[in-house]
Formats: sequence, C-alpha cells, structure tokens
Amino acid sequence: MKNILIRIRLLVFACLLTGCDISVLDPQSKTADNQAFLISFSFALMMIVLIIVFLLMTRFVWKYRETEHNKNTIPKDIKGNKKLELTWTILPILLLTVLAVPTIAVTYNQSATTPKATTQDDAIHIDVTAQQFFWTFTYGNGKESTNELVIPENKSIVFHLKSTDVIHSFWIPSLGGKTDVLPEKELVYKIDNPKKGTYDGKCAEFCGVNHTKMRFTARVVSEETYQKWLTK
Ligand SMILES: [Cu+2]
Repeated sequence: MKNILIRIRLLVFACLLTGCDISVLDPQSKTADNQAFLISFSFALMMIVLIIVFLLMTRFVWKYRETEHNKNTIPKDIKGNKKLELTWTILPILLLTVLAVPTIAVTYNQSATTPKATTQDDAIHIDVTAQQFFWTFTYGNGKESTNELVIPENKSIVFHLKSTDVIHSFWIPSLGGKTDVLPEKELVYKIDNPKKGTYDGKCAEFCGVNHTKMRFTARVVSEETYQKWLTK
C-alpha cells in the first residue's frame, strides 16, 4: 500500500513538473547559450554511462540467473581482476576530464572578474540593489529604475550586485544562471550578447514572506532605444 502511494505521488509530481518554466533550455544570450550547452553536454555524457550500465546489468542478470542446469552449483570465488579494475579506474578519469575541459573554459570565460571583462570598455555596467522585496537598477548616468531592467542587445552587461538587507539571488533564466546578492560584499555577474525581447527576472533565494513577489522584467532593446530610454 505504502509503495503504491509513493508511486502515485511520483506520478502527480511528474505531471505537475511538466508545467515548469523551462526557459533555461531556451537560451536568449551567449552566456545562457554556453550554460545550456554545458547542461546538455553533461546530460548526454550521463545518459551514455547510464545506458551502458543498464544494458550490462540486464545482460548479467539474465546470463547468471538460476537455471535447472546450475541450480546446485556454487560459482567459483574470483579474487581481483587487473584488467577490469584498471578499466573502471581509468574510464571515470577520462569522462571527468572530458567534462572538465568545456566546464572550466566556459566558467573562466563567463567570470566577470577576468581581466578581459574588467577592461572591456564597451561593456555596460549596471548597479543592482536588492531589497526586501524589490530590485533597483542604477545606470551609468545615474538613472534609476525599479523592478524593470532595460539593457541593449548584443553587448556585454556587467552587473554589480548588492543587497541592503538579507541574501537574495539575481536570476534572469533566459539570459543566464543565478548569482547570490549579499549584504556585505559586492558580487559581479556578466551577461554577454542578450537577444532582443522581454524576459522574466526573479529572486531565487528565499528571502522573506514576500519572496515570491520579488520579480522584475528584463527588457532587451536596440542600442538606439536604450540610449533614448536612458536620457528620458
Ligand atoms: Cu529576495
């Protein structure tokens, strides 16, 4: 009975999860594109391992099952097998290396604190202040906006994140992964080449009673519209 209940619960969860927002898998910036590639790449590697292990397991369960023929024989005890042990030591090392190369490359490239990012003079720098329960964006010329972020398309946008109270997390799923926003330390996050459009942004760290309302809109517009908006 207990088992059936667990299965029903899993089924309900599976159905509910189909309603999830999967904008992470529909990237709208170069940053999000690279992150989605890492997700797909590691998922593909994982599936290859999973399928091979599953096939081998099925084969062994079938091959060494109890039959009329071997019913009363006890299999021989085997101790150590150099070839097998080397295989299952070297294979995971190889897999992890294959996974590490693109992961390190993408992570380094996306880090907003690399020399390239800090000296890139055409990057747009925006101060982001998180506060229970809203966001304030401050632009280079002193202009401020609340719960609405406006950025130009195809540029590098560097966000300087600060909080005035508790820990929040800055997240625009379509444009890139989340970053913590801390009260005591400024963190920097970079989004490269966003595509035109309007995207949802949110706080991704439970920060109090109205956490779910801590949302904002990210509008990616043309350079011209951006300049006009800045001076409005
Ligand atoms: Cu928050």
